Amino acid sequence: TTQPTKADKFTFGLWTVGWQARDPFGAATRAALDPVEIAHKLAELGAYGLTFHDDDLIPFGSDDATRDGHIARFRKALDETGLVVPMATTNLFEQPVFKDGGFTNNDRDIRRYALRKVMRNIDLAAELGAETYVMWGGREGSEYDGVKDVRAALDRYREGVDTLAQYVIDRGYGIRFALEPKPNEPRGDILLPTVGHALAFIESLDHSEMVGLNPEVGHEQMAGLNFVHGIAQALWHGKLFHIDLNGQRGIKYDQDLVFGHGDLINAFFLVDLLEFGGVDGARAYDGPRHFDYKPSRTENFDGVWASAAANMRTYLLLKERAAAYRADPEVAEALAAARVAGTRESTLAEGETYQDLLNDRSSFEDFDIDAAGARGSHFVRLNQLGIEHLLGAR
Ligand code: 3MF
Ligand code: MG
Ligand code: MG
Ligand code: MG
Repeated sequence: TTQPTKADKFTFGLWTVGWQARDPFGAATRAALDPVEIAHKLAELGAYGLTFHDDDLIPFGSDDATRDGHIARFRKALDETGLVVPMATTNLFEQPVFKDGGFTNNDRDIRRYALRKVMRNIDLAAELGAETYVMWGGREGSEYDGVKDVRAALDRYREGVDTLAQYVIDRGYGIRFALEPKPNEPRGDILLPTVGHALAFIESLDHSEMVGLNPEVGHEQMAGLNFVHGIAQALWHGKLFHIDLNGQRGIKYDQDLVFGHGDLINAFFLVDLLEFGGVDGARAYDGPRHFDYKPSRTENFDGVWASAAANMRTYLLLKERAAAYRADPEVAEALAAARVAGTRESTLAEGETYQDLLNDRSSFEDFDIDAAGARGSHFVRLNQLGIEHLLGAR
């Protein structure tokens, strides 16, 4: 079925449907949406939860009483709709004070202010039951190579994440952090630009077990990378804590299209991996299916809600198609012919040493290189079967 239910765990950021469609060349084309209305609309459409930046829910600069009022209204909407808040995050990119970043700003007073802003919103995230706290460092970077001491900035990035991890531990919050890589935009170059950079950075942290990733489809594709491979590696490291689903068409600005409206083939194999790529075909990822997209600037509110529904429907359609692909005997046969399971066998036999490998003449001296080089891989047939399932032709 392609009618979303809460069991599908579809979540949306308040900033997604709430985007007023301001871009660098144009004014807003839509009015602001009330988070309470967003909650009711998305719940009707079958969503499971909402996520937010502090400033999406509580306008920047609000006094404490106003802040409390916004939180109370939002809580009431959550109660009325049954929506949950599995993730929250901080806006450290919009206000002028963050123009050179938060955690890695050249100015120490701004770095201290940024940490305080995050701590305050972590308290709220914990109160609302969030399990994941995302960190997208959109302004952590530079336009010019001489203006940022990148190694010192990474020290400060690490100091920031370590400090906040200690805060979460000391408060007893059940929260883990998820870093969101992005190569560029709004900065010319952003620190931790890809999944791979972020994975390496995480290993340097005091509490690396508490820190994983929130990869976004379009962000990896903006770097020309294969999102399915990036997600597979994140899973391999046990670091897929959260995910931002959307669509992107090639290496250009961050499009934030509806999921599947970019590289559809990659989206098909992504859903296949998430839903059926675990042990014995189980789910490989159990967290929220979070859409971080923007309803295109051309759309009015009808288009906003149609696009929100489109994300969920496309995901469920791809899940149906992937299930059919997996169940097709001809696909099973093509997978065998392509020897896809071959990499699951270890290269050395159990207990075999490199000395045994050196002694094995069949592995080198007597190896028939020409015959091995002449073998066909049968990959194209398998891929065509995937595409035929994707197209609904089988
Ligand atoms: C920007 C993004 C961000 C992050 C968000 C954290 C505004 O390209 O993707 O959205 O996803 O800040 O979740
Ligand atoms: Mg993005
Ligand atoms: Mg994006
Ligand atoms: Mg994102």
